Amino acid sequence: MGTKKSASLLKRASALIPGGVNSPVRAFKAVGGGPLFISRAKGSKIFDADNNPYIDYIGSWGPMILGHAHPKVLSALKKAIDKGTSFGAPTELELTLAEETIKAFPSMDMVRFVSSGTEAAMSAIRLARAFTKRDDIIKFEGCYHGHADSLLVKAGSGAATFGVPDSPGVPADFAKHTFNAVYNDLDSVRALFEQNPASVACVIVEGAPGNMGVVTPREGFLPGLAELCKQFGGLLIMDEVMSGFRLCYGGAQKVYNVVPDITCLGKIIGGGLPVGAFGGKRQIMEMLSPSGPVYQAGTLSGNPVAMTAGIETLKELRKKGAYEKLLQTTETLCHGIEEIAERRSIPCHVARAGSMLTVFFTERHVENYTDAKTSNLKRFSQYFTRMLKNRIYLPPSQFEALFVSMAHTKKDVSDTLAAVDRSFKGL
Ligand code: HOZ
Repeated sequence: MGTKKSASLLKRASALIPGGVNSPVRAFKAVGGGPLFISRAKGSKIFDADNNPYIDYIGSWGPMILGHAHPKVLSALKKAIDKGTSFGAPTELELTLAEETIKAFPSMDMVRFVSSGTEAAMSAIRLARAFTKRDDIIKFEGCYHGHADSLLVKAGSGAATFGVPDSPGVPADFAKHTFNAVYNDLDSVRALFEQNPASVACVIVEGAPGNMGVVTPREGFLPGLAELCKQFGGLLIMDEVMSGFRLCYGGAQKVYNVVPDITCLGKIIGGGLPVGAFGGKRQIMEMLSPSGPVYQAGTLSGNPVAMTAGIETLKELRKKGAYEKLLQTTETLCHGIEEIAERRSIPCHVARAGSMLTVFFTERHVENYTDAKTSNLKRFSQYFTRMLKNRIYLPPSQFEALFVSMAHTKKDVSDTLAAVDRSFKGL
C-alpha cells in the first residue's frame, strides 16, 4: 500500500502550519521524504492515513508506555469527560496524582502540575534562580529540556537534528547565563563552578539522556553532580521528563541513587495527555506563588481529564511484573540488533536505558554529544527508510530515542529484528 494520503495531507499542511508539523521532530527532514499522517493507533501499532500498519517505536515520544489506546485508560477517560473537561479550579484528581508522584519520587515533598515538559523545566529553573538568588545555569551539550530561551543553547533533540542548537531569537543577554558542560565529565562541571563560584543557580541534567540519542550516565556521574552542587551552593535539577517512569517506577534517580533538589516530569505522567510536573524539597517548592513570590501559572494545569490519564497509567505501572516484561522485551530487541550488526559487519553502538534505546552508527561507545555526532548520518537515514518500508516506525533522527511499550509482543520484536536484518544487508 502506498502513502498517497499522507503526501496529500502534507501538501495541505505545508500551507497552513510551518513545515507542515506542530513540532519539528515530527518532520522527516533529516531522513528525507515527508512525515506520515496518523489516523489511529492501538497497542504497539500505529496506522497512517492510508491505513498502513506500523510497529511503533516512537510511542508519542515516550508517553505511551502501556501501548496506544489502553482499555483501562480509555474507559477512565470516557467517564471523566462526562463530568466536564476543564474547571480552572482545584480537583481531588490532582491530589491523587500528586500523592502517587510523591510516593514514586521520595526526593519530592511537593509537586506542581503544568501542561508540558518545557513548562516544567522552565519553571524549575526560575525557582532555582529565585531560591539561590543566582542567575547562571549549567546544562550539558546535547541535552534537551524543552524550548525555553535559557535552554536552547547547544540543545539536543530537534535542535541538534536540524543543526540549530543555538536558536535565533534567544537574546545573547539570556544565553550568556547558560554554561554548557560535557555529559559524563565531572571535571567539566567542576571547572565551570570554579570559574563562577558564586553565580551558578543550578545544574540541570536529563536523568538518562535521550535527546542526543540514548546515553547512559557513567557510574558515579549523577551522584558526583549532586556533590558538586552541594559544594558550590547550586541546586541539582533532574529532568526526568523522559526517564521518569521509563527506567523503573521512580526514574533514573532511583536507579542511579541520587537525590536531586528538583525533579521535572512529563510524558508518562500524563498517560498521553498534556501533563508536566516539577517537584522537590518543601522549602524550595513553597517559594512558588501563591505560597511564595515566584510566579508560575497555567489555565490547563492539573486538568481533570489529563490527571485521569496519568492516574490510570501509573496504576497499571504499579502492577506486579509490569516493568519486568517491558525491560525484557527491550533487552531482547537490543541484543538482537547487536547480533545482526556483528553478523552483517555494521559498526554500531546500541545504547539502552531501561525501555529506551538508540542504534548509533558509530564504532565509538557513545558517552556524550561529541561521540554521538560521530555517527554516520547517511547510513542512519538509509536504515530509517528501509525500516519504514518494512513497516517499522522509528524516530526520524539519529539523535532521538526509541521507546518500547508494554504492548510490544514477542512477535513484534521478532518482526522488528527480521526487518533490521533486511535493512542492515548491504547498508
Ligand atoms: N522532546 C521530544 C523529543 N526528544 C519530543 C517532543 C517534541 O519535541 O516534539
